[in-house]
Amino acid sequence: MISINPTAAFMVDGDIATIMLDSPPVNALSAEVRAGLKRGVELASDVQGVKAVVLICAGRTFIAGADISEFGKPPTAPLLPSVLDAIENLGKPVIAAVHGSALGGGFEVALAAHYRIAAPSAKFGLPEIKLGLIPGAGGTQRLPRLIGAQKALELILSGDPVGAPEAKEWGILDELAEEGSLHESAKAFARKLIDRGAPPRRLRDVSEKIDAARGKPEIFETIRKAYARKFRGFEAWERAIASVKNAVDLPFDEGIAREREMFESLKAGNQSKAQRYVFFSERQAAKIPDIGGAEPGRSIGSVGVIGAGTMGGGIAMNFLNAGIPVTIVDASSDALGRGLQTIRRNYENSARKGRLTFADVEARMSRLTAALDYSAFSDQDLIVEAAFEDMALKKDIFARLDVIAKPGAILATNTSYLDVDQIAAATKRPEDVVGLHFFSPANVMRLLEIVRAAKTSKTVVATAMQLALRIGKIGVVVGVCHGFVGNRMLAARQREAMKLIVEGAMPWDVDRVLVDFGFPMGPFAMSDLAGLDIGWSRSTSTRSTIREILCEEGRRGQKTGAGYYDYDEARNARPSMFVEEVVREFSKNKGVAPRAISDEEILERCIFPMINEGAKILDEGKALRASDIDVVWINGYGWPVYRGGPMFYGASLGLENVVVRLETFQAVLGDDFKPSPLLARMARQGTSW
Ligand code: 3H9
Repeated sequence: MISINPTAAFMVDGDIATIMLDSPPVNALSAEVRAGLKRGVELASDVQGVKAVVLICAGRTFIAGADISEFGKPPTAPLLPSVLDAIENLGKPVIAAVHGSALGGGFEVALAAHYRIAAPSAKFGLPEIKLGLIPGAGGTQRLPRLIGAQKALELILSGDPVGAPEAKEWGILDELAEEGSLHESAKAFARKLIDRGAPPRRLRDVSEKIDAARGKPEIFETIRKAYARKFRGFEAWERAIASVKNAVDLPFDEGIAREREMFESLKAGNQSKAQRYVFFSERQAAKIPDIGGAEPGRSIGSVGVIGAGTMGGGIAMNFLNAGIPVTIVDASSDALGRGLQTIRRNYENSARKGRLTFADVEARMSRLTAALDYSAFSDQDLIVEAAFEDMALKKDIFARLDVIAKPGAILATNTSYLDVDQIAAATKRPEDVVGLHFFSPANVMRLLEIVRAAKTSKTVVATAMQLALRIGKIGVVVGVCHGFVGNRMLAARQREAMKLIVEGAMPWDVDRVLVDFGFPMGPFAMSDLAGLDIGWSRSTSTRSTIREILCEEGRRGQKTGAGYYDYDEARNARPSMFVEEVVREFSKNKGVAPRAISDEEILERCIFPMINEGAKILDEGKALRASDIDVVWINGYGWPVYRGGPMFYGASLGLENVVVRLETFQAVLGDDFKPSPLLARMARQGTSW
């Protein structure tokens, strides 16, 4: 065995050489790995008697792609395309042997090889689109030659990997190996190639599949239409389509050159920078400095949920999906019945869409037990309370749980705003109490705010983080404050949105600006969806806000066919003349003369106070890092990922510019805009979070 460098080794067994890459954790293609791979190919070419080459990786996976952490730095030779050229042009067959995942540049390495074999559990994908990129080392040129333009685009635009058995069906793989003996299987495959004198098979020379798409622009137009909604605001996807079209229309070398140009320009652009930042931020959020990865956590084998409403039901589904039995308790049997029915209906809808089998539906429902009494919680490892937002009620629930739950059970509240320290104080075991703040719809949204109260134990926080991972969520640890990270910042935006309509903008103006910015919906459409009457009651309503007036008029949102907007039967929203009158009248009564408000002002007034509130949250230590705040907003509130989150966005504008605008607004509109001490200090010093 020859050790080429710390990440690559070369060995020869008879007439078969092996290049083995070993660069934990995921064999990303750093400069050192690229150099090692290139040298391996040179050795394979030079060493006499070698007739075929196996390219394989050590550790938990094949190559997971380019080393994303290198993207912001000046490129170091050898660049990936030249390494792939060396592989493809080697005069001896190269077999990529894949286990784990071959992703991005890793898949492109496998495509530059002449043959591919994989463990049945392996996966293949081009996730570049999720980083605001297109494949940049031949993926858009070689893959269409292997599986056709349409299938290649499906993989490139979804960014999701395909499993080895399917990859074999599609023609990506030549052979499936025995699980656990990939290297042996790859060498046996190489032997067969040598024995039958099979030549290197270069994908650049293959054209049958792309010939079939030539002169059929409608293929690309159909795909473009199908993805336009999903990718509203994103830049990379249309280039991906253009690049695959180039594979069909242009000679290989020209197609590759254009792919490279597009990749480089996207890589240098703001969207990809933001998306790469989000990739690392999401992983960073899992790291809690005073806990570390070694904290064992408790085992959670059963969960109790209090409240069979929309939230409780959605929460329960997360655990059922992960194979964890759930007992759901509600005070009324009617509510329980409705809750169970809703869960079943949601699952059956998924089954009808082909996302689950009907057997899966039954398996999940069989894990669900309903009960009317808290005594059903005596043996649960975790109990999540999803009752009304009422402190007295929550305290009462936790005092009762304290009596019933077994020692070591974790008692969690799904409160969105309330003080978890106070709730914990209702028990004699505050160290076992934590906030688990799910986002609606709780079975869909990826975010889980893990509210660490003053006495929550490290083990409980570690368990909550591990549990988040197990149920497919991104857990972000936050501190106790009104609304935690997400809703606290949302309140700042909501406050400005309401002020803007009193001053002269209409709800649909504000919504349009935020949708253009990249949010899936604006604050008023969101209120209509959630219901304007959350926290409203007729008995205490005094027509003192626009919301109260609309509620009193029966306009309580989509569910009543009217809110800030009018809705037709298909729930399509239309600006409402009635609301326009209500707003104008309200302003008049307040003595405010409506003025024309520019889109720029709407945007800045909605977004900059959020950044300011984020700075306060950071300063108070309610979030561990600015990037955690961004992870909350991207995964819980639809902040456009290509803008990196509010804190990233503020930093990219320059904090000093944010402060200048806040101060300008402060001078006219008051202290809602006063820059927080941290923000003001950073702006002055020219630093950032
Ligand atoms: C590309 O290839 C462009 C090419 O077309 C053209 C080039 C010219 N780079 O996720 P995990 C780190 S674009 C650097 O927790 P898992 C990650 O940050 C790339 N670092 O593990 C983490 O570090 P830490 C296309 C990377 O088992 C650690 O590895 N490829 C990279 O849950 C473990 O990661 C992708 O987009 C990387 N490429 O999931 C694939 N990948 O421990 C991105 C991971 O310090 N990667 N790290 O926090 C993934 O999707 C997942 O990491 C993977 C493993 C599925 C591989």
